[in-house]
Amino acid sequence: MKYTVMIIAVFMCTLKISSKELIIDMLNKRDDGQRMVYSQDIAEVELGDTIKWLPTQPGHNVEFVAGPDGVELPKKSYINREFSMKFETPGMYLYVCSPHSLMGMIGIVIVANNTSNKEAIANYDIGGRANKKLKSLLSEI
Ligand SMILES: [Cu+2]
Repeated sequence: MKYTVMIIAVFMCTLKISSKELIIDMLNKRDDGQRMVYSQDIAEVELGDTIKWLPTQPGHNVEFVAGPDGVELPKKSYINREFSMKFETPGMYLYVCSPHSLMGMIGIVIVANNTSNKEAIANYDIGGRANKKLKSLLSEI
């Protein structure tokens, strides 16, 4: 009994310590020369991790358009505002910048190394240049 309590306590501490926060910048121009992009196209996080998007350069937001089955996606964020999301369901998530989605300002989040809904993400029609970029990103996964 004593041991069980101790093990649970240690486990809970580990969980708390191990959940991380990842920062993604919203950018007009990235170091690699790409315009209207997030600082990283694909983000891999663990269950319980949070991603914080920063309005590092003006004119952008975060709008989730697809995710694992049954997950309620958040409302799109305001332009030029910081946005945070905690990921508690494994799978792949697709988000776009509302004003620049057609230009390919999109991002993918993979939670807990789970790509079981990759097909559904691949079939999402963003439009414009973004579909081509989505294909190319998915080919790296
Ligand atoms: Cu944008």
